[in-house]
Amino acid sequence: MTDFFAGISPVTYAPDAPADQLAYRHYNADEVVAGKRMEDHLRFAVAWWHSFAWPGGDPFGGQTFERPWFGETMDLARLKADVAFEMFALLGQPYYCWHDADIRPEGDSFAESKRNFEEIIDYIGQKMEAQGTKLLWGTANLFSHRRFMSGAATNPDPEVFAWSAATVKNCLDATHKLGGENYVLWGGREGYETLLNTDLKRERAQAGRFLQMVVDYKHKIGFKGAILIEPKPQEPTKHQYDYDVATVYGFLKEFGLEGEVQMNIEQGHAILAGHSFEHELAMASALGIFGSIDMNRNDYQSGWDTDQFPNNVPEVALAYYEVLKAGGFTTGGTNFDAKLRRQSLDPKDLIAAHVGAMDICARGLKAAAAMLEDGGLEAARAARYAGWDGDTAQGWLQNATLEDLEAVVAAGGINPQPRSGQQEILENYVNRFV
Ligand code: XLS
Ligand code: NI
Ligand code: NI
Repeated sequence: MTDFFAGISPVTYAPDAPADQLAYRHYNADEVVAGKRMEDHLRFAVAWWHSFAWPGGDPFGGQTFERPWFGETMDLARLKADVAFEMFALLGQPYYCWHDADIRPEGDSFAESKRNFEEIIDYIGQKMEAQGTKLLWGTANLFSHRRFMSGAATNPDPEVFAWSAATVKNCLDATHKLGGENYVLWGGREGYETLLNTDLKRERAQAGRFLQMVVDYKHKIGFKGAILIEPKPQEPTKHQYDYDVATVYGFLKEFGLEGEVQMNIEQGHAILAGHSFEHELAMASALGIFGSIDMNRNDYQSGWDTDQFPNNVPEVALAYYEVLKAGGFTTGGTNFDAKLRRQSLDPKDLIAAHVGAMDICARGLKAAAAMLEDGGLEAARAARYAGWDGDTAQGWLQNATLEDLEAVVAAGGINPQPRSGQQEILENYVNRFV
């Protein structure tokens, strides 16, 4: 037992706890909402990187956090894991996620990094078993080290492609070994800064081939989890190939992978792409590629990927509404890919951030479930499209040609009348639930 969280007790559901006490006031793991326990709906995960590896830097200043485990040795990596699992025990969330680089020190060679990684995976595996915390997803960090500065799979240097493939192989093996439920690929450097030095066509083809290799290997080792792509439009690279859900779908189609790969959708990335979170969720669901979510928001003014913990119930409610409509999570879950603000130095801040986020999500889920049960939005939607239910309209949609429809209209058979979209009425409706 470390003393990092000394004085902090396990967080429990206690809606009437005094204001200064850390408690879940809305998240009640066992409470049944829309036919399932809240824990099974939400499937919360803590992100290792932001909570335990991120030093608190911003573009103008470096480390603000002083953590006793900072440093690149195996002893410190084990200390970091000890503290991480102590936090999981305090929070009681069922899942967590890692990048290879978050959990093991970088070695001087590939072989040394691999040894470090395998050793720490075994260490973590024992803790998972003892404590019952599960791995929502593993992923490879193919963007921080300088070797990846010009991309991983999309690098102009084939040796970086090979290095990246080798790294993903080991990360997939480790995810499989730990019983991970998904494997995520976020292409942080899979894009470009300037077209002046970039062969865009070639880079996309490399990315497609890489993803085919990942899918082949998944099947070869019998990994039953989902392979997830996490779209993001820019940052760190100016133009990313996996801009948003629709763009990634086109990419998957081109490389024959639309039945193999699903989406991990991050709220902040949706905002960066000029979409709402619920747009991206609804799009993925419509395309049959919805997988999992990163529930961290961006600042609407700064325009950066600020990775803040969620704190807006109406937004979160609309997101879970889409998740519920999509049938809920299967292998996916709610990952807090979120970091503290750099002035939030205390261990208690880390706990409070997650507690607050879980409560916000619980409120969002309950509101979403209540809206779905009430059925008001679906009824309004059904009424709005009701004209399409008739045989004539279905015939137009399925068999008609432009000439057919010209004949119908020219004969004076129809006379379309605009009808209200009722946006304000629907917004008022939603407001009753959130
Ligand atoms: C960065 C991404 C990253 C992925 C995992 O913006 O959100 O944290 O979730 O590589
Ligand atoms: Ni992100
Ligand atoms: Ni993310």
